[in-house]
Amino acid sequence: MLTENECLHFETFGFVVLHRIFEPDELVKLRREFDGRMTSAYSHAPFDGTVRHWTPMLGTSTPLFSSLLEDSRLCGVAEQLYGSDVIGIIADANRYVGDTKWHPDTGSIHQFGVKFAFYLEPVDAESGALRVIPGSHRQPFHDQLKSTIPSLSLDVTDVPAHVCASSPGDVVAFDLRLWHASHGGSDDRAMCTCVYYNNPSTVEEIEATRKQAENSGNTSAQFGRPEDPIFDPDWVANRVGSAKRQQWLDRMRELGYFSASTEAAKQ
Ligand SMILES: O=C(O)CCC(=O)C(=O)O
Repeated sequence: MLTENECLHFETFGFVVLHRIFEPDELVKLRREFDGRMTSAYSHAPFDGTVRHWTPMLGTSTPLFSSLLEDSRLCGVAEQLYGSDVIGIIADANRYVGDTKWHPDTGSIHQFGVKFAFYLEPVDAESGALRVIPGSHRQPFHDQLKSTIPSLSLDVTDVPAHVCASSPGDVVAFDLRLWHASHGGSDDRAMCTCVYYNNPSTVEEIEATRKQAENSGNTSAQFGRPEDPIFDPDWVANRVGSAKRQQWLDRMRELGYFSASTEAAKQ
């Protein structure tokens, strides 16, 4: 759980770095699952360091990754920040290539939540650590950046930011509305995330989350695997009977996830 100070840090600046969340033996397993799943997901187009690879990690072939969304080390923190009805959405894995430009992870200030990001190698200012603009999850700063950053044609490092250096085992938790980027990463940066959404309650929040659900139908296609589901059928079937997961699945379904129109967005 976060201390009161850490909660305040997250609320004020939009992020907090948590140290040594994963044990060394877990890191070995995470690496093994990461490598295995990436290889099988991209057997048609093996990684060559030119294009980012991405895959969801909720299937039976990656049991440790699949357990992370319900792991109290992450889920407990998400609930602390956004309430006990926070929705666990996805665990995923990335092989990043080079710099990542400045962006938030949501299209609307009304759609928010927390992303837990962790890297399988040490990262710092010159090797692809996450950079964040503290306070950019809040208005009016968030929208000011939306209008200025694209028009300023800045390099990633020209923007004043905090660098979240981390070692394997550390986790960076950040609000999905926070502007973030990275610089200097190798051409094969192993980065993993677990994402939780605030359970929307206002009209604007519900509408923005429905839009997010609709857009999610397209994600696998954007990463070159149009046939792959984002949500592993085994995870959705919830054969293990997790009450928490079932609550998430029911709410996601109400919000338009797993629907025919979301599926159709893949076309
Ligand atoms: O690690 C990076 O390069 C960027 C990560 C990122 O943008 C994200 O997780 O949304």
